[in-house]
Amino acid sequence: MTTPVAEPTGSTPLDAVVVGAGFAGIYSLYRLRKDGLSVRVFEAAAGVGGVWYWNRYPGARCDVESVDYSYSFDEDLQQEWNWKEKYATQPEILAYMEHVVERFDLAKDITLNTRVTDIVFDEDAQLWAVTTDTGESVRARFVVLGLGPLSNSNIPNIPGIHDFAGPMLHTGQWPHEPVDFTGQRVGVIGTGSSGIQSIPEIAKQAAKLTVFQRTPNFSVPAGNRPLTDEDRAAQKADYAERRRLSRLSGGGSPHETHLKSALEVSDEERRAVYEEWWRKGGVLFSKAFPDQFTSIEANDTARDFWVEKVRAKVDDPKIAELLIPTSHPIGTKRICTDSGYFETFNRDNVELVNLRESPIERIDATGVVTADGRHHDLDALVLATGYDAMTGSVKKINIVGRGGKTLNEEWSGGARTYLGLGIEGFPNLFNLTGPGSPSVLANMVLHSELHVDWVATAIADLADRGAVLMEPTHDAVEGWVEECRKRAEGSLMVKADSWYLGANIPGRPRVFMPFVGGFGVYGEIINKVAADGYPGFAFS
Ligand code: N01
Repeated sequence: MTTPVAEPTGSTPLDAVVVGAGFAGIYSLYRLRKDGLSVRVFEAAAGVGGVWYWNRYPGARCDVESVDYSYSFDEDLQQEWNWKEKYATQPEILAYMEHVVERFDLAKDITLNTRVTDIVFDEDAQLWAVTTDTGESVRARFVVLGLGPLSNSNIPNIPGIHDFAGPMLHTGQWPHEPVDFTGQRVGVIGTGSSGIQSIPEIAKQAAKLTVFQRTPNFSVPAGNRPLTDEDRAAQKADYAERRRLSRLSGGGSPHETHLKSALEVSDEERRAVYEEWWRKGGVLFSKAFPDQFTSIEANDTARDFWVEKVRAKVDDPKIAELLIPTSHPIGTKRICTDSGYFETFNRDNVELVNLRESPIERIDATGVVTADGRHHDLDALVLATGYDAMTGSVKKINIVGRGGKTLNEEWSGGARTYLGLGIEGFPNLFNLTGPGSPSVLANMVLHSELHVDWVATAIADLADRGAVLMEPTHDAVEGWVEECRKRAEGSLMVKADSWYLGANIPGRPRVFMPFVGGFGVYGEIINKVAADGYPGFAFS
């Protein structure tokens, strides 16, 4: 389907339209404006923050340390902001993002409460026409998509779901007013990162909590704690080195794996390493040894250690077994980070329902019916059921490139990009932190900066060449898709039915979307392409 180019309301085209005011969009505005470009940001929400605006569920906090999950582009900013805890809560991250917007006077170019509906390339004018749901239409030379890989909530298609009479809350669309579950019977469907963070908090309030688990997940204690003045001073004094190491690292934070492989060390050394990485907390546990993602034997040693830890936390051995994943190697689905998740199942007011044994048949006004005939009576239902990840938000916009081809047509067999940034047939349109880049496998704040700096440099270089448009060639896209495929298949990451593969959304093509080669390696690749004059891009 094509859409006619919308009639612009303003006669002077903008240099750039940025879609989304999360970490990527906010920095895009800052950087492109600093480079002298005229920029408008459109944001569907009533405030800035992206996922950190929406994800207000109890227990929501980041699984990357606050000191690292923050912008590096301004030394004064990183020196003056004081993080309260090792892992920041959602309100603190949102307050930080609002502070950045205010500090750099960005709000005047951000239009809130406005969803972009159409982005259509006008081949004659060599401009993009961007239309919004408020009826506004602007033209721009460049479009930057900062939509976020985890922004399109997945509401499962369970029969009767909309008949539920009580409050039904998706973790990614949580209300702004406080939700009080005191005295209520609450059900949570889903045991991914959002479920695992919210379940311990909801259990503290609810009269009864029923957890509906389809697939158990690996989770490691965050080891969260308040930061002291001494912690903050030490972190700030070391910021330059932290950032340097982060940019070279696999995941965008300053942590290395143990130097030797899990299979070449003694049992004692292996155990000591796992204990140390367990103490470091959270996602880092899946990166204790360099071969954890390539060798199933190495991965199994991490799994065995993890299983022992979890069995020790759960009083009822039968419940413990239900909580132990058997369907995928550890770390091949996003490893979760928790604060007391497994211990929550020792509480009298918490019940675990194993959906593998008794799937949900339907939902009615008063609860959930499972295949064993039980009716689970509920006053409130929480959907921690995840996202149509990586491409879901991009695909919701009608994006039409050269020859009237839509992005949905271009990506019908799976997302195809060059370097995760450019799309064939969509000149001067850049997709940030999405498929074909490390994306969700890396620290999204530094990843956003890497992408935006690359785009800003490319825009400046385009002008220096005297060209107007840049777009990837067919061969370059083919090559990058193949490179990403080979790297993913050389790892264990393809062994899980994860949202990285689109496996959580029925009908989605099964293609591993993120670049698994590591954040540092990826940065070297894209910066070399820029330094070498952009091989793989055509200029006109
Ligand atoms: O979503 P998920 P999430 N019936 O897709 C279940 C980031 N994040 O929001 O595995 C029953 O991981 C589904 O079951 P299954 C992080 O990158 C980070 O938790 O498909 N169950 C699964 O258990 C994360 O990975 C942070 O069998 C159904 C759950 O719902 C990503 O966001 C915090 C179902 C969905 O898990 C997504 O996490 C939060 C159905 N019909 C999120 N449909 C931190 O920084 C789905 N499920 C810590």
